[in-house]
Amino acid sequence: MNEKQVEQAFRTAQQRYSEIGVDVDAALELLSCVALSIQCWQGDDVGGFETPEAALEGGGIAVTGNHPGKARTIDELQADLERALSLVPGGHRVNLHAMYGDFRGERVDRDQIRPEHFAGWVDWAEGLGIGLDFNATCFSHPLAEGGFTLSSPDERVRRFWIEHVQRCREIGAWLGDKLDTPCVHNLWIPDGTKDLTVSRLAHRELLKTSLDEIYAVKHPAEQLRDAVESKLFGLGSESFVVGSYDFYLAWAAANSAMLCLDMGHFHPTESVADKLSALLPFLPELLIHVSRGVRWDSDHVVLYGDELRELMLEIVRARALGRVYLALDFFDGSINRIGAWVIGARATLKALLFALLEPTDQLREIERNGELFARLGLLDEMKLMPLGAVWDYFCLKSDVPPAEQWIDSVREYERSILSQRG
Ligand code: RNT
Ligand code: ZN
Repeated sequence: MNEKQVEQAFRTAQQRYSEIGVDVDAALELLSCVALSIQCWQGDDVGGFETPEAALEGGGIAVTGNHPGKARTIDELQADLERALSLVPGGHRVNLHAMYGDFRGERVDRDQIRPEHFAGWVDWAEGLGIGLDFNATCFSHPLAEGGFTLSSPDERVRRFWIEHVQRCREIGAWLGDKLDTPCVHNLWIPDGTKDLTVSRLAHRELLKTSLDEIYAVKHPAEQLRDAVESKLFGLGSESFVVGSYDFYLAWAAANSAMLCLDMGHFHPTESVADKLSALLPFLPELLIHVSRGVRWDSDHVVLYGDELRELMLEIVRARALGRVYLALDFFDGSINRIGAWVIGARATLKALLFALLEPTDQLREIERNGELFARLGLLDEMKLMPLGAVWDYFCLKSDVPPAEQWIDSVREYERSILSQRG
C-alpha cells in the first residue's frame, strides 16, 4: 500500500461517511489535538532507576515475561520511548513514576526526592516538545512490605508515605511549570489484605486522614491536576483493598479531585464506559487508565475492541474530551516492549477515531423518534464503515507508518538496538 493508495481509499471513505452526515475532517482535527499520556514503566517492567534497585514484589502488581532488551538506564528508556512515539500519530505526553528519577548512583529514599532528580527528563521532554505526567511510587519499597502505606497503623510508615506523596505533587507542579502544561499527578497505593480483615474502617479512616493532609497543600491548576486511583483487588490484596472505588469516589467528590478509573480495576461485567455519564455531573475532570483486564491481570496490552470503543463513544457523546485525560497503563515483559507501547497507543487512538466518526446527532434524532430498531441497526452498521482507510490517512499525514507498516520499524530496532543489550 503506497501513499497514493492510502489517499484514494481515504477519499472513498470520506465520501461514504459524508453520506451518513459525518464530517471526517472535523473528526481528524479533534483527534490530532488529543495527547495520550504514555506510561514510561512499560519500557522496563516497572523497575525504575533507584539505588539499590527496587523490587516489584509485594506491591500488589506484577509483570510477567522476560523478553530480552528491556531499558536499563534513563538513556535507553528515553531512546525506546522516542522510537515508540515515532510510530504513534499525534503529539503525546510521557507519564513518569517517582522511581524513574536520575539519582546518579546515590541512594535517595522516596521521602527525599526533589525536582532536580527529574531535571534530565524535563530537558528531554523540552527537546521533544512534549508534556510530562507524574505518579507517586508507593510500592516496591521496604516500607510498603507490611501491606499498608498511607493507611498504615504504624505512624512512622504512614508519615514516610505522606512525605513522599507531598514531594511527588511538588515535583509534578514543578514539571507543569517548567513545561508549561499541567502535570497530572496520579496516586495509587497497594494497601490491602489477602484475607478476612476486621479493621476495615480503621484503615479507611487512616487513608482519609492521610489524603486530607496531603491535598490540603494546594498547587496552581495550571501546574498540577490531582487524581486518585481505585482498585478492586490486587495480588495479595484479594479480600480487602483500602482504596476501593466507593472510597475514592466519595473522597474525590467531597474534595473536587479527579478520579482515576483504570479499565482493569472493575468487575469483568461492569461497564467503565457507563460510569462516565454518572461521574461527569459531579466531578470536574476524570483520568482514565487505558488498560485491558484478562482474568486476574488488569494490565494487558490494550487492543482495539468493544470495551475501548464504548468508553471513547461515551467521552465523545458527552463532549468531554477536554475533561477526560487518557493515560495508558499496561505492562507486558513477554513481548518487544516498544511494540507493546505502539500497539496500545494506536489501539486507543483508533477507538477514539471510531467514536469521533459516529453520526451521533442522527442517532439522537432516531432515538427521540422512538425508532429503536434503526438506532440498533445504525450502531451495528457503523462497525463495518471504512475506519481503517481514515486511520491510515491520519497516520500518513502525521508522518507515521500506516496500517501494519510500523511493525518493521520495531523489528529493525529489536535487531539493531535491543539485541545488543546484555
Ligand atoms: C496498579 C495501578 C497503577 C499502576 C501504575 C504503575 O494496579 O493500575 O496505576 O499500574 O502506577
Ligand atoms: Zn492504573
